[in-house]
Amino acid sequence: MLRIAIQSKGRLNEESLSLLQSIGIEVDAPKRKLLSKSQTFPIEALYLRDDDIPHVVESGTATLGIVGLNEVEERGAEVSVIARLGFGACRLSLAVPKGEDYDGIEWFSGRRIATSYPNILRKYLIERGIDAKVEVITGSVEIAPAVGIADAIFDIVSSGSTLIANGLREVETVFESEAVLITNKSLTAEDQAVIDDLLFRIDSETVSRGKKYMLMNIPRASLDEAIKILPAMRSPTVMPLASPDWCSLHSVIDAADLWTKVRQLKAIGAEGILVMDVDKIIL
Ligand code: PRT
Ligand code: ZN
Repeated sequence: MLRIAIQSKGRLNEESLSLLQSIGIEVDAPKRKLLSKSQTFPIEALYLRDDDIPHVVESGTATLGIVGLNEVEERGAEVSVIARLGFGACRLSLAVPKGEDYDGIEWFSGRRIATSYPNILRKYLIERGIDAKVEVITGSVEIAPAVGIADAIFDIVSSGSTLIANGLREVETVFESEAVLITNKSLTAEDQAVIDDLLFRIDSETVSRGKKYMLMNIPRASLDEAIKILPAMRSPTVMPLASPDWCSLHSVIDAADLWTKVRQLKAIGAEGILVMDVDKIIL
């Protein structure tokens, strides 16, 4: 039974659990339980604060963990990052009060920067030869300049609205993050086999995310043109219709491209276009 460390509450909890659920791994939500065994896969969830997950995996208390790459980097944990999970996207950025005349990274020399990520920040500053004072604070970093604790901040940004609400301007993006799957560095062959199965399932989930299945009737005369518009995984499926001048064309597309493709296909005579959600793609 492998143990996977998952954030007990907070931004990554729900999506971590729904990822597991979508690949057929049911575990109880962290109500009062710290540990929850799955009945459908040889895994048990260990619910923790995200700060503790890298170390718990490094020490082997858990074999796997789902955590932000920012936490892995900040803690300098000796773990392997084996998959990017496509949720929890954010960046660690430097931000200054919006009225400041910011003219480049030299601006930070001799200034105080408040952050909960001192290690990533110090490394960045040292690499650029900037001598700034790093003020470590946990929580509400964005208010530090307004209350006079610091001249600037280094914090997680996602939409950017927290910065704007606090009169700050993002000036340098330092680190791009998302939720990742991490493992302990020494795995037994048995652990590895379970992890390979897990990764196979996650891959199919990641590949199918944001995809739509499209089928339509198309005049045979427009088929070559339609295939250029719909480059499927290998090539689109073409099926004959009772009427010899028409065929049915099936393909998988990115949801983001849907309306552009629909317009292009309509322009070459496509009819009866059906669009469906994709549950799984197994490559
Ligand atoms: O209790 P625990 O210690 O487990 O949780 P936590 O409070 O330390 O972390 P949590 O749940 O806030 O975040 C967990 C992880 O989610 C982070 O380590 C990141 O990897 C990821 N993540 C993604 C974010 C954000 N987006 C995010 N926006 N973490 C924090 N934020 C904060 C940000 O600091 C800002 O203050 O949310 C605020 C809003 O951001 P904007 O830019 O959208 O306004
Ligand atoms: Zn935390």
